[in-house]
Parts: sequence; C-alpha cells; structure tokens
Amino acid sequence: LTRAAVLLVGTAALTASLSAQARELSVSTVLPDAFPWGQAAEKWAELIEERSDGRLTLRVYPNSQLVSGDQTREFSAMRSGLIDAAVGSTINWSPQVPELNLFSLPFLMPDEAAVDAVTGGEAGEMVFEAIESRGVIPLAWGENGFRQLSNSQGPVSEPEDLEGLKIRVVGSPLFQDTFSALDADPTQMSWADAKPALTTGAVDGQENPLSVFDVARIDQVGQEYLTLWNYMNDPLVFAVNQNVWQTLDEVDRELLRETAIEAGKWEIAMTREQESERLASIQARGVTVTELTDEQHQAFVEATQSVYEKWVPRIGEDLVEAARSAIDAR
Ligand code: X2X
Repeated sequence: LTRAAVLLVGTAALTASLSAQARELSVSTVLPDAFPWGQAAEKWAELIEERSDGRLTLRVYPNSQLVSGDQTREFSAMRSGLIDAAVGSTINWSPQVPELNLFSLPFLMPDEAAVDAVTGGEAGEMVFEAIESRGVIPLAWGENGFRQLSNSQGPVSEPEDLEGLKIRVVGSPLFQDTFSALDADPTQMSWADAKPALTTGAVDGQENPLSVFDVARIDQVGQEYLTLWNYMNDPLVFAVNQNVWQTLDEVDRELLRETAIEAGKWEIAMTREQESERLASIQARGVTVTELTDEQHQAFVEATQSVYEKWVPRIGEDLVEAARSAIDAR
C-alpha cells in the first residue's frame, strides 16, 4: 500500500465510525411544549427519532435556557456553535439579521394568506439567504402567530388609547419605534421578565399571539383588555448551525430539512385551527376583547408610517418590495 492509500483507508474508516455514532443536537426554543412553538420543536425531534435509525437525536432546551433567558442572544449562540439548532422567532433573531424585521413592520401582513405568500415565495427565499449569509442554515418555517395587544388599564380601539401606557416589548428596536409612534411608553425585556413585570404592574401591557396569552394565562396577571389588531405576524424559523450542517452527510441533511418542513407545516396548521377556540376561552375568562373597525385600523396604520420610513432602508427596499408584490398577488 502506498502512503496515500493508507491515508485514504484511514479517513474512510474514521468517517464510517463517525457516522455510525449517534449524534445529539441541541435545539433551543423560547417557549416550552405547553405552547405550539415548543410543540413544533418536539415534533421535529419525534420525526427525527422515527426516521434517523438512531443516527440523530434532537434534544429540545426550552425557556431560552441555553442563553440564560436572553432570547435575543439565541441567534448569536447558534452561529457560534454554543447551540446546534433552534426553532426561533424572527423577532428574537432580528438584532443579528436586520432583514427579519420585515415581519415586524406594522400592519404589513393583513392575513394568513399574506404570510404564506411571503414565506413561501421570493421574499421568503431572500430572508433565508439573509440568515444563511450570517452563518446559520435555515430549513423551514413555523408560526408563533399574529400578535395582539393586551393591557390592564382599559379598552384600546384607537392610537390615543395607548397614550402613556407602559408596554413590554421584545427584541428589535423596531418595537420601540412602533410603540413610541403610538405615544405609548415601550420597554424592552425578555419573556422571562415579562410575566413578573405584568404581575407587579411595572408594565401596563404586552403583545403576543393568542396562544401565548391563553397558555400563559396572561389574564391572571391583570391583563383584562385585549385588542385584536393583527399588527404583525411572528413566524418561526427552524435552523441549524453551519458547522454542524457541514459535518452531516447528504442523507441526514435531507432528513433534517424534510422533518423540519413537516413539523413546521403541522404546527402552523394547528396554531391557526386553535385560534377561535383560544379566543373563546380567553373571553370566557372575562377578558374584554376589542375588534377594530376599518376606520380604527386605518388610524393605527397611519400613526405608524414613520416606522416604514426608518426601517425599510435597513430591511432592504428589494425585500420589502418582494413581500408587497407577494401580498398583492395572494
Ligand atoms: O417574548 C415573546 O413575547 C415571545 C415569547 O413571543 C417571543 O419570543 C417572540
């Protein structure tokens, strides 16, 4: 045997033994499996368990525990390899991937069909390229849902009603701008800090999808007023660290992608199907629910235009344009 041949045989044996070994990947989420978001990650793990013949295991770590509760560090932790994978919110990743602020532009997405047109089309591909260019491999979409506004002080049906209300907001500075444009008093904090702040009255309100309001029993911490304003949809992205991805063979890459897509579709359908039931149970617990007339909706749209002026250039004119055409053509 020549020296090259010995080397080749050695490498092949090493590769074979590596791939024969079971591999465990950590998957970070903010919300645990009492919520659709956590269930999305669990579903992904289940499908991998069923189909990988023991080669791969996904171990889900909820409550942002791998980043000590600081959900806005999840993307950086995944990029650096501290976390292998995540099912994460575009809001929480937007400090590192500015294009993800697309989804937080107030009142851009009128309905679920608009969300699907954006994520499933050219705009969605552009967003995935933006994620990949920052060192993380995006695989599939999920959904936290349309975010609705709640508070402890009174019904909100027009921008004036928000004046001076302290609102807990997430992630990107875009949220500070949206709520400042509405003359509210936004304060940024993690989900881990949000419920205590609502409990003590340190903040008057918050915004989250109905599933989060319902499962976390936000009404029990004084949030008696809920406004259905659909001001933004919060998609989730299934993703894997780039170095981890490079060590996987084609079969396992395809498996991770196909199971992420399946888990995402399953979770999106479930989240949407449960919406009306969730609203009914929130109402049954005594929460006052406000729906906006077209005129009231329009007042919020106009009051938040400054957010577009500042943020469209940061997100990218092309991306916003692609999203708008997809929405118009839905
Ligand atoms: O922190 C939130 O509000 C949550 C749970 O919805 C996100 O992580 C975006």
